Amino acid sequence: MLDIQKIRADFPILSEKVNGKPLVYFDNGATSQKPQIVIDAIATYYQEINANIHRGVHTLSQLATDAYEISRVKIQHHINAKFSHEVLFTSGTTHGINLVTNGFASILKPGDEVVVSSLEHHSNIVPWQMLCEKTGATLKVIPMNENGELIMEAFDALLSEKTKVVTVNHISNALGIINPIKYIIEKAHAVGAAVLIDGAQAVPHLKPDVQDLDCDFYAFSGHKMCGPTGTGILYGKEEWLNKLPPYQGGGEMIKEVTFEKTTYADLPHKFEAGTPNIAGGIVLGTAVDYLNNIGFENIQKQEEALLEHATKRLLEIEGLKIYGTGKNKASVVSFNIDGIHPYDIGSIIDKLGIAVRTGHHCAQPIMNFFCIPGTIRASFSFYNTIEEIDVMVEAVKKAKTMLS
Ligand code: C6P
Repeated sequence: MLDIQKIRADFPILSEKVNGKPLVYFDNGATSQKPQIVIDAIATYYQEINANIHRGVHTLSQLATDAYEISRVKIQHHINAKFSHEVLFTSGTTHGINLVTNGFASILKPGDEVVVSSLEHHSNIVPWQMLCEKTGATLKVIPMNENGELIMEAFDALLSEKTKVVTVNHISNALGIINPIKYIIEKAHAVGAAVLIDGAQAVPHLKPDVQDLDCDFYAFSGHKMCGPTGTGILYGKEEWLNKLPPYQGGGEMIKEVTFEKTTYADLPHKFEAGTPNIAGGIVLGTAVDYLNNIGFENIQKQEEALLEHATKRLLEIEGLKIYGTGKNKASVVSFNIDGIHPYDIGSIIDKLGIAVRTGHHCAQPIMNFFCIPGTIRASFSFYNTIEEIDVMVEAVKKAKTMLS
C-alpha cells in the first residue's frame, strides 16, 4: 500500500488552510494538484535552459530542444505510441479535439455521420457540432441508461457505412463512468469509422495503451495528471496525421514558404505551429515520471478504496442520491440531496475548507437526462485520504441540516 502521508508531503498545497480549515481538495477532476518536483522543474527550466526550440544552433536552444523532445519520447512510451511523431504537444484536451475536428472539415461530406456519446464533456460535443454545421454531416448520439452507462445495443444500431467518426470519453467527468472503449473502437472500425477517445479524465487514473486500444486519436490534458496547466497531448496514428491538414499556420510547421506555395513540415511539427509551451511540455514529462514512480496499480488501489468509502458513507445521508451508479467507475462521486441546490451545499462546505465542484460540469446533456440543474462532484486522487472523506461527509450533513 502507498504511504499516503509521505505522498502528501510532495504536494505543498495540501498542507494549506482554506477559510481557516485544513484544505480537503476533492476537485481533482477539474485539475490535479502539483508535486514539488513539478513546481521545481518549471523554475529549473527558466533558470537553466530557457531558449526557443528547434530554431537556434546555440547551446541553450539545443538543450531546450533536447529536453522537449525527450519529454515527447517519454510520453510516447507512457501511452505506448508506435512513433514519437504520433505524439503532438497541445495546450490541452480541448485543443487536441479541435485540431482533429478542423482536419475532418476537409474529409466529411453531407450525408456522413459523426457518433458522439451522451456522456461527453462540452469539449467533445461542440467542436463536432461545429464540424457538422460546416460539412453537412449529421451528429448521432449514443444514449445512456439510468446508471449513467452507454447503451451498447443502441450504439451498434447507430453504426452504418455512413459513420465516419466515433468519439467518446474514456471516463465521464461528470459521473466517473468508465466507458467500454475497446468494444466501441472495434465496432467503429468494423464500419470504417475513425475513433477519437477523449482521455482527459482517464490519464490521472490509468496508463492508456493506444496500440492495444487501436484508437485513431487519444486526447488528454497535462494539468489533470499533476502537470502544468496549458499542456496536453494529442496522440494520432501516423496515417491519420498524414491525412489531416495542418490546424494552424505559422512558424515551425513549414518545409518551404514562397508567396506561390507553402509546403508543410513532417510530423509532428506540421501540427505544432508557433512557439509552444516549452517549459510546460518538458515538465509534463516530469509529471509522467512522478506518476509512474508511484505506480498506476498503487494509484488505482488507493482510489478504489476512496471511492468505496465515499459511496458507502455518503449513502448514509437520507435523501442523498448518487448519479452514475454503473459498475465500472473511477474515483468520482456525483450527488445531490433532495430539495437542496448543489451550489448551496458546495458553498457551505467550502467555508469548511472542502473543495468540490458544483454545477453541470460542462456536461449539460447529462444533467438534462437526469432533469437536474447540476450535482455536487467529489473527485478523488491518490493523495486523498479516508479521513478527508469523513470530514466531507460530516460537512455535507451539517450543510443539509442548515439548509433543510
Ligand atoms: N473537465 C472538469 O471539471 P481542458 O479544459 O481542455 O483541459 O479539458 C477539457 C475536458 C475534456 N474532456 C473531459 C472529459 C474533461 O473532463 C475536460 C475538463 C474539467 O470536469 C474542467 S471543465
